[in-house]
Amino acid sequence: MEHYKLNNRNVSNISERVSTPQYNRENIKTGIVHVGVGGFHRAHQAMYLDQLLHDASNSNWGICGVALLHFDQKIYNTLKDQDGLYTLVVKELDGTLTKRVIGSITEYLYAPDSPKAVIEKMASPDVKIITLTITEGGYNLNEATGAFNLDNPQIIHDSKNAAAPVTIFGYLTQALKLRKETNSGPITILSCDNIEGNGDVAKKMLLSYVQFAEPELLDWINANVSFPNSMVDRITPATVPSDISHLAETSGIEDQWPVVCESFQQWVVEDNFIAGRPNLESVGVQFVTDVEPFEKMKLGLLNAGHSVIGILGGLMGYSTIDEAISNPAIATFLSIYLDNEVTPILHGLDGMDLPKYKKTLIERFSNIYIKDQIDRICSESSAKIPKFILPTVYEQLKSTGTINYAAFVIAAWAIYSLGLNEKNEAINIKDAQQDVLFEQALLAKNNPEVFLAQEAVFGNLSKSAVFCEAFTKAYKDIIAFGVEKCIVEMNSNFLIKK
Ligand code: CS2
Repeated sequence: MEHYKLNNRNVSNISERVSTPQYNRENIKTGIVHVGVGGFHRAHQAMYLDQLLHDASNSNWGICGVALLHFDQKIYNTLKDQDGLYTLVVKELDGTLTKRVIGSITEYLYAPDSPKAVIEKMASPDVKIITLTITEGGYNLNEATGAFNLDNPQIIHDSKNAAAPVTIFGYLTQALKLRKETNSGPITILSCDNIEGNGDVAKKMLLSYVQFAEPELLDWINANVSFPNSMVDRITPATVPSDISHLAETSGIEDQWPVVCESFQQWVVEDNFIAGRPNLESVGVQFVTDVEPFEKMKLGLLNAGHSVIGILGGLMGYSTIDEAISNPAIATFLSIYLDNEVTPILHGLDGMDLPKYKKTLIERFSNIYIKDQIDRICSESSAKIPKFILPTVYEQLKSTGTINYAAFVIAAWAIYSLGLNEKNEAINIKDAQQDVLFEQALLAKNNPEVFLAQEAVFGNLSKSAVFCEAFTKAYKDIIAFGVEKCIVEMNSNFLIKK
């Protein structure tokens, strides 16, 4: 089989083997600027837009992908080499692979080399929406106070270097300022990150920065920018070398960075687009007036579920989510946690079959072909836990509901943060707060509660005697007996009482 490098020139040869964009990419105008062109964006939003662009009436909705950080240079180079094309490999539950070349990213910019081009693109009158996947930790929020963190040196940098910012807040502010000056019209900023009220958070954080750096712009933003909330979902593990070689061997496509993902996909968006939007409902996106119930459900069940399996499984020495959940003690622990601690806080989901959602979720986690890395799931836990697990804990504490399973997971995380699993192997921790976590984890060896004193992660949770007690007990039990024994016992106690 002849091999083809993935690019515009070869795409017609490739189309004999896998599906490729059946629209003329040269005619596509950029209507969306997306910041954060990671695997998730390419498996989710860019895929929906690719489907949409097959209808010629939507040709104004191409995507310009912005690589914001130095770290993103590789994806920029890849997109540039491949004319924005990449292969999406969907792994079905039975292991079948469905491959499709995606063409919706028609422009790409690398911000560190061309800040001006990024600002101008965001300010272009053709651009009606700026979408973001900048991660849970990307919003510069101080968990302890709920306020924008003005002490961040990068934020100070941006306030003094308007023309060459480094943070999303610097870029958005300069782009909005230029839109105002050039009369380019209103615009929507759509967060696609896993944060409850992600649009509200994006708005609050941006306005705090603007208030600090360019206060005279506030009125214009309030009148001309909308920030819809949204819930996004598709499990997208990190691409591994065998995904790349397998694509080359089976389809003859030389793609430097294909994306692999599950078949499930969901996108629920608040219909609040001040400058118009594409007809995304035609490709399965749900538009609603209130996203919050969906967002709480997804974060509380899926994302928190991931963290539960990842932290317990990682400490026990598993390396993928499917392996960990194949341990019945973990699977039972997860189900009890979801039913008993998360489900009671979910409301307003009329018409949603929650038992079915949870059943599907377990099937998704158990998919042996996805091989979602526990390293990926546990990365940046210090930003994820406050968004995925703690909101549930706070609500449960308020209504005197149970929090024992959550406290157990947080205790396991304190031990995990020491960097060794129960097989005495090193854990590959990737977390912006890694050093602080390690220091606190060391101190916690003598007095477990010290771990909870990290206000930037836990807010004032350490003031809850109920939580501290459950956490300390779990910590000591894990040290004494190991995770598996503890959870087997917890599960059986729970089931007997029931
Ligand atoms: C994961 C998410 O990062 C994580 O911890 O839970 O990336 C998850 O796979 C996606 O949100 C699925 O939609």
